[in-house]
Amino acid sequence: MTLYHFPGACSGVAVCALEAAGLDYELKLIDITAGQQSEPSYLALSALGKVPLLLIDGVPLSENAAILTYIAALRPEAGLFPADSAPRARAEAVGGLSFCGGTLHPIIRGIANPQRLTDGDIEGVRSRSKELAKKSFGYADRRLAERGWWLGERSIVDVYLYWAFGVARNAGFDASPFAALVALEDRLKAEMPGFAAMLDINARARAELGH
Ligand SMILES: N[C@@H](CCC(=O)N[C@@H](CS)C(=O)NCC(=O)O)C(=O)O
Repeated sequence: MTLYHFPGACSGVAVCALEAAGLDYELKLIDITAGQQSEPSYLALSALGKVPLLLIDGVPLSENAAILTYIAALRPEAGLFPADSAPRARAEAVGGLSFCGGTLHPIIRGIANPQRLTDGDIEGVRSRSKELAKKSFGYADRRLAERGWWLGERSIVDVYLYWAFGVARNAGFDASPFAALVALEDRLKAEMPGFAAMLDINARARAELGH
């Protein structure tokens, strides 16, 4: 398997999953700040020029939620998804990934890269996105405070939440009202397999790309 990744992008969650699962994989870096995602050779694999992309036996799988679900299914013992494989528990896990990819990701894009969403009022998009983020991160924060983890037990959904919250915070979103989300990084460092490895891989990838 080959994972296409950019350090700091949502593909880091897939790196964590692969590391936690102990799977053999090759990591290929796509420098999205240098436009490598739009090169024809990459567009041949990823029609929309996005990371993550997982090449499985030469066949591409895109969309983080799909990639994470695939890795979780390959190694159930890694605990990326809940141990309970009942349809309801599985649906809650997919719902968490969908919340991160489908609800949070577009909102944080509006905070971190508002210029991609408007020809006009960039700061207006950013501040509106911050308002939307308060509602969605508020919900996530309350859920973590009540249940401990998004699903009540540790899962890859918590790593995806950590990533989304970190991007928003680094782009100027006020993190202070969201104590459970702020606490997530240290908890994941202590308890989530693959998480420390992912941080290390990102640091090395940044150095390799000169960022
Ligand atoms: N819906 C996709 C979104 C992937 C995505 O937007 N990835 C960003 C990095 S976090 C990317 O590749 N951006 C490059 C670009 O849009 O040019 C998924 O969940 O995998």
